[in-house]
Amino acid sequence: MKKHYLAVDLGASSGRTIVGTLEDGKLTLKEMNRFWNGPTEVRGTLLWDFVHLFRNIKEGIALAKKEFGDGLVSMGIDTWGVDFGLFDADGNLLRNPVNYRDSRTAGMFEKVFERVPREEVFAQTGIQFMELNTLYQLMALSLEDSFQYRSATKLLFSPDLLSYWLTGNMVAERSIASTSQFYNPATKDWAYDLLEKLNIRTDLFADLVDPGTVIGDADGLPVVAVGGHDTASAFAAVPVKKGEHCAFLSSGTWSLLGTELTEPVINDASLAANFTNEVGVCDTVRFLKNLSGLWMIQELRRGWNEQDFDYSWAAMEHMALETEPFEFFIDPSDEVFLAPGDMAGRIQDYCERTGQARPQTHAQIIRAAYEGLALLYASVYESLEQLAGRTLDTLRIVGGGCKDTLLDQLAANATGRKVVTGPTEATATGNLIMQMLAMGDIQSLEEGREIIRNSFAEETREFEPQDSDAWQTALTKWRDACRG
Ligand code: LRH
Repeated sequence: MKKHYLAVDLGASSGRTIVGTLEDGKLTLKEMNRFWNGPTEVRGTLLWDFVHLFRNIKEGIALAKKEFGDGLVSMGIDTWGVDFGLFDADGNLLRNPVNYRDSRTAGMFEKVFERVPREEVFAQTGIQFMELNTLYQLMALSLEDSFQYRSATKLLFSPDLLSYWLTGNMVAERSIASTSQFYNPATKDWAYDLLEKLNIRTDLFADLVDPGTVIGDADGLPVVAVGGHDTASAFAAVPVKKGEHCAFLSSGTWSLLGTELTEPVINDASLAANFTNEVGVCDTVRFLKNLSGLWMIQELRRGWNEQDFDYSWAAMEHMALETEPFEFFIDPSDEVFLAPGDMAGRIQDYCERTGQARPQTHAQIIRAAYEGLALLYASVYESLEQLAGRTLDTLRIVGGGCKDTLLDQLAANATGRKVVTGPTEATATGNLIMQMLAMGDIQSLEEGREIIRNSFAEETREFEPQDSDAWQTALTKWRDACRG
């Protein structure tokens, strides 16, 4: 018998609704709609447009109901991490949620660490330090002491906000809650002690629920709290077998490079390496590092195409391949590359500032971006193996970014590991698996991953490392230039 589930999958630059159909242990996907997502600057602040997202989600639900009728079993929403909306006592959203790339968090590390040392923040949360984390957004709000902050009665993270609009029920799904940097994985509760020391309100949070909980229904359709954080859903979709240890890379605007563990690694070494321990589905821990991914290359393309160059992805890959390797070294995770804007100019300035020549051609700039990313992976891979205390022979890349075969090959070369890719629709697929689990149609994450293995085999590609010596030398040069 066929069963259909609707995944709402929202990334920072686009959203879509996808129906997954399960039949005889195989999953097939059909996109219902796809829509723009992104920030709009309003009087100096970058805002998301959740009403626009909600309208498109409702359209996706209507399309799915029309096509699949009563065969539609459930739906679930996953989104990018850290952002949230504040609600008043009547349940109204107080303001359009602010985008994590907004500058309001600038300087908030100092404000937080003045009150609670970095070590203690990490000990209580196990989360990587990034200024965009909800903790620093809330710190900024509490210092502003705005009307909005004072009058709020609830804080809901992005997927929970949209599920609330659909069902009327407010929850805090655990995977998205853990991206805040004020969730304590040891107590499995909010890091109250940390928040109190920072004088941040602790009365704003909804009840925590595990991924796989039914939140309520949207006009009769059960809404499941899936791995609400898109990265939790992406990792859920990595088709590993039980006991198979490998590195996971969820590749998209961000690159999330890590592995799946059962316990968090919270110690001096993981603090020093700035790794994160995010909550996954089915009691897993995502031990990883958040790295800037294809963001830089997306922004390069956007910037040039605004100047009428009209580059396709393929054209950019081709240009990168045609130019000399290892001429320029950049670290894509440097904070100068975080905000939208003139990425090409920033790459040129970065090279100059770090004592290198200034890349001149578009091809040199693209090559520097690609190699920078692959070398960053290599450097993080080394730390990952040390911190996790295991050798990880294979790098499994999932998500839309694995369609970038140049990056897949460079990742294999730079890490010296075999790369295996797929599925490309990892976030949506992981979302669907958690719905099946919640609805009792499968019994375990392993069963879900087996379905994924059986369903997307044709997307699986393997890349063997090449030119290992040249890449090892390049890694040393990259470290000297970027970390020197
Ligand atoms: C990727 C992602 C990532 C970070 C960032 C803000 O989409 O969720 O894991 O949390 O967005």
